[in-house]
Amino acid sequence: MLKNKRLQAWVEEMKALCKPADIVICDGSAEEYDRMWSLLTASGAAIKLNEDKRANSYLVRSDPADVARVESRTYICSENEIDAGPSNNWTAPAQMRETLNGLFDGCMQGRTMYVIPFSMGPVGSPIAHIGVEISDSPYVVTNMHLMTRVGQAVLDELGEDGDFVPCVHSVGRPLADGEADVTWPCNPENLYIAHFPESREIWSFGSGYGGNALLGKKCFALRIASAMARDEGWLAEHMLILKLTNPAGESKYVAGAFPSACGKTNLAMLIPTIPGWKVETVGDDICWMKFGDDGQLYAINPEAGFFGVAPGTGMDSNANAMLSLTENCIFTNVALTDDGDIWWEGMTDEAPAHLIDWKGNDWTPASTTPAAHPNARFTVSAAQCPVIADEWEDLKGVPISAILFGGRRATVVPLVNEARDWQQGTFFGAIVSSEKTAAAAGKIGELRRDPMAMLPFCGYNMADYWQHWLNVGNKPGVNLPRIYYVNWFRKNDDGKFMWPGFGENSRVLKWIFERCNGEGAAIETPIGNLPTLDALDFDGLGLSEEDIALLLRVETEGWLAEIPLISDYFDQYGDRVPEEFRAELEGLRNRLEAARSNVA
Ligand code: O2Y
Ligand code: MN
Repeated sequence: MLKNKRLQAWVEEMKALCKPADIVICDGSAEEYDRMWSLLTASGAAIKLNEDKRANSYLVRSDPADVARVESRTYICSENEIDAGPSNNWTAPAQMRETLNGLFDGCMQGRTMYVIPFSMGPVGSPIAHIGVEISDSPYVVTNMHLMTRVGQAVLDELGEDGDFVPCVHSVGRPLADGEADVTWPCNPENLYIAHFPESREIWSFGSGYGGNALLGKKCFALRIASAMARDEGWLAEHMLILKLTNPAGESKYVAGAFPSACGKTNLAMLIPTIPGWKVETVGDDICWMKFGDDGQLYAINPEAGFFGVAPGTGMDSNANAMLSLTENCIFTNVALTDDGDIWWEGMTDEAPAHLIDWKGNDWTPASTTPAAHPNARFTVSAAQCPVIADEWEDLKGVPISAILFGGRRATVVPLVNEARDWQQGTFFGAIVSSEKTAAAAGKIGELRRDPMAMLPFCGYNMADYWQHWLNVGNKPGVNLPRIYYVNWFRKNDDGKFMWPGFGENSRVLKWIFERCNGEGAAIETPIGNLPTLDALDFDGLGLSEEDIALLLRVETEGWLAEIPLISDYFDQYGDRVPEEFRAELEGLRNRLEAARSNVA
């Protein structure tokens, strides 16, 4: 069945190392999917939900020690430490291989080794790439079915000598003869999510959860793919892709990078509040862009599904996500209702009177702990989204007209700011920051830089990644997207959000659409091109003139105070920081100082 020579050899090598009881080559079929759920429900790992409430859907509860991506155990193992850069954990490849060989030796004893051939992107797209995940988790198999394209078509595409990224995963809990399994096997004391960007390999041990275990997602589609993209002249980004259509029926495609917890899935599926405008979804998390023969950047969503955060998702915040979740879903670490359905905080205004919480305990609204884990997830095929764009699986991808970079800033950063050109836009992406909330370690309000929302996902030195972005912009004959820095999270002096966000973000998208058509009024300012006060449609929002002025204002002193912080931040990356960025920073300072003296 495996015709690919390298794949055959690798599977034999992994079999000898992991010593599984059995091997299954996954075909991606519905029968295979059902077989995995039979295993998972029989073992008590999964609960089938009430068929009348949520057809063909399952609830899984993880071990409470295995609930999220673990950045502190995520490694970039390049030969030279400097090539991983200061923002990544680094271990020398030889040393990491020694550790992993010890851990993986016999790690699948008593378990089945699943070989999962998958395509990131529609099979056969020139923008897509193939991976093969070896895993001892049937839960991973089910999620890979929804999140990627799995099966024979991928093996056919691979042929005898096609290339693939080998991804090996084990929950790290071998079973001795006759030993009973636990419902969520894992090994958090020996957790490793290791990437080898030079040999393009991923090894993950000890976790069965999300980004640690579904290796097509963050590990391949961002960390390894970013290194591939650097070497091959394309972009692998932590971005949503949306299709925006105006009342005249003209469409444009927009990609957007936002750090976690900034509403990427909501933006990708938003329902515009301005009449006649339409938003459709191409992707909610990852975007691969390659140049077409016409010099345009064409994007695909390399994923086939959504692995979304459940808490906070409701008909008010994201109706299209909720409508995607009516059947054929996997829910992880959400609460179970008494009638066999699911619930999480934010799904409805009022919580049910009784639930079983994500740990399997009785829960009532009087309970002091959340019913669903804050990082509880839904997994669903993107095809089930009511606003999925018809062309979301087009092999050639969709042409990108605009790129958004956004963070969570209560002050200083205006609602929207257009970059003069690609270089300034790249600089905007590099300085994106969010104020820390109570949920993150560190002082509240302290700025955390998350360049291009790629801080945990760039598979090499961040400064080299910035240089790669600049190089992309310097290619001859290209027709680049415009770049915008947006901030939905501006607060007033009373600490209240000034911008309503959600569907109202369509007003900002409309201006961006117009700018891409050479329309839409803007003024050049020291920080970039800002909309004139009447360029954005604020009708019906109840904003005062002062509010609008504040949302679109250049805060000269605030920006000037940030210049040394940005400079210090760049210093962390030493002489690898592109000189263009130092020039952008200097230019920004000079323009702001000139503006200050003009006012004085
Ligand atoms: O916690 C996890 O393992 C998932 S993290 C994740 C999942 C979907 C989309 N984005 C993210 C993220 O951390 O950016
Ligand atoms: Mn993400």
